[in-house]
Amino acid sequence: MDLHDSNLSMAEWEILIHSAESGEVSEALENVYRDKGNSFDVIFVGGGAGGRFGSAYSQARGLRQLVIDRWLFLGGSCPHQACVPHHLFSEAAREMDYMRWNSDTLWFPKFEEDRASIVDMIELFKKGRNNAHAFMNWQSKEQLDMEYILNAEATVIDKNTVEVNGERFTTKNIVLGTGTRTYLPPGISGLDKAGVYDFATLIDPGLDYEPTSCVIIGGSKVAMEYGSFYQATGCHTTILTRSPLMRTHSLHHVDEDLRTYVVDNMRLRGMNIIEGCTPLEVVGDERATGVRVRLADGTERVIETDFVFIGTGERPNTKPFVDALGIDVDEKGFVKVNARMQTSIPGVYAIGDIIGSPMEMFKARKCGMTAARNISGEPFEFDFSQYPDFLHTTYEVTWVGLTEDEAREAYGDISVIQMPPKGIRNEEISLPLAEGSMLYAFTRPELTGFQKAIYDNKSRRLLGAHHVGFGAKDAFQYLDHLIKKGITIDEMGEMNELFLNPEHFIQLSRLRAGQEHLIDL
Ligand code: COM
Repeated sequence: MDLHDSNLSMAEWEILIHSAESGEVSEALENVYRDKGNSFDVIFVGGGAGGRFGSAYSQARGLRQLVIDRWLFLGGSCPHQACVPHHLFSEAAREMDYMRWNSDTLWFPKFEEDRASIVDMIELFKKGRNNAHAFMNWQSKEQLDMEYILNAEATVIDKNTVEVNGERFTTKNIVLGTGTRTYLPPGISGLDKAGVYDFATLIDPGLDYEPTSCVIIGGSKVAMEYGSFYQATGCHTTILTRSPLMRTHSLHHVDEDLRTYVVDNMRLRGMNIIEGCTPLEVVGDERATGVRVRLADGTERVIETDFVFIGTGERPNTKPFVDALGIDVDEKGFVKVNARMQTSIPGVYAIGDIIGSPMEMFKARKCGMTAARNISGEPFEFDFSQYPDFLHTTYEVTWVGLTEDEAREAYGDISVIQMPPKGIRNEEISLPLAEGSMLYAFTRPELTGFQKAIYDNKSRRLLGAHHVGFGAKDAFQYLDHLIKKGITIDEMGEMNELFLNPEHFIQLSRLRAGQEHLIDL
C-alpha cells in the first residue's frame, strides 16, 4: 500500500494498523519516494528505536535513508511487547502495592485481590498499543520525513543490496538493528509446554487465563520487574536464580546496601526468591504444573505452579544477516562493532540490542544516531561503558557511578552520605526518602526508600548515587551528566532544591560541604 501521497491522521493510522493486524490488509505499508529511484545512502534493517532514531538523524544530515520492518509500525518491540507494557505493569504494581499497604485505612477501600487481574492488564495494553504504533508511523512520515517499508521482511542479498517482496534496493551502507528474543537456556526441559511464557508471548498471543501462582526462571531485570507485578496482583511469585538478584553479569555498579533494600522489600511483599539454584525441568503433561529445581544444597524439589515465566536474558535475531554478510559475532551471536557501530565488513553497521548489553532504550537510540553520524562523514564514537541504570520492583530503583565498595577500592578516602544513615534502620526514621512516600513516613517508615551518595574526599567529586523509591529517574539522567562533568560536593551544596525534595542529595551534601575534610553523614 503506497502511502506516500496520503496524509493519514493519527486516527486513520490506528484504523489501518488495526485492519492490518486482523489480516484485512496483508500488503506492505510504504512511504517511499519512488520518483527518486531505488538507491539509498543507508538502509536500516529493523525499525526499532535504533533504526528509527538512526533514520531520523540520517534524514537530518541529508542522507537518503530507507528503514524496513517486518512489523506494521516503527518503534520495534518497545511499544509492542517490551518497554511500554513493562512500564504499564510496573506502574500498576506500584499502585496495587500502595493500595494493599493502605488497604482499609483512611479513605482507602479494602484491597480486593480478585480485581487485580493480570489478564485485564494485558488486554488493556493490547487495546491501547496501536495508538503508540500509529504515532510512530505518523511522526516518522509527517514530521521526520523518513522513507519506510513496513509489514515486510527484508532479505539482505549483499552489503549493497536489500530485497523486499521481490524488489531490490541498493545502498551504500546497511545498518542492522533487528533486536533480540528470549534466550531459552539449554538443559531445562519442558520450556515448550503450555503455561510457559516470556515477555513477548505474555502479550502475543497473550496470557489467556488468570494464573494462581508464578515461577520465574532466571534473575534478570525482566524477572524482577515482571515478578514484582505478578506478586502485586496477588499471584504468588517465586524467582529461581543462579546468581543473587542484581548480581547478574549484565548489571554493573549495584551497591550492596541498595541491593539489600530492594531484595528485602521484594521478600517483604511476599515473593519467594531462591538464589544459587539450578532450574532443571518444567513438569506437567501438556501444561506446566511445576518446575523441578536443584537447590544450592544439592537437593531437588518441584515447585508447583500453573504459570512459568522465563527471565533468563536475550539473544540476537541476526542469523540470516550474519550468514549473508559474514560479519563477525561473539560466542553468543552478538554482532561485534567498534565505537562507531561499524562491523567487520566496511559499510555494514549494527546497533541496539544485537550488539549486546545494555539492552536499554538510550543505547539503541544513540547507536542509531552514531551510525548515521559516521555514515554522513562525521567521525563519532559512542562509549556506553558507563551509564545510569534503573529497574522497577514496586519501587523505582536508580543508580549511577560507583558503588561504595568500588569507590573505596578506587579512591580509598571517601565519604558516604546516606538515608537512613548507617546504623539506623528505616523503621526508626519517619522521613520520606522518596517522592510519593510521605504517607509511608507516617504509617510505615520501613517502606520509605533508600539513598546514598559517595564523594571522593580529595577532589570532593561526586562518585556515585544510588536510590530506591519513586520519581528519581529524571534526576539521575542529569546526575549522570554532572558526575561525568566532575560535580563536587560544594557545587551540589550550591544547587537549589525544591523543598520538600525527597531525594535528599542536595541538602545532605550542603550539610557536609562546609567541612575541609569530609566525613560520612
Ligand atoms: C519508543 C520507540 S516506544 S522509539 O524509540 O521512539 O522508536
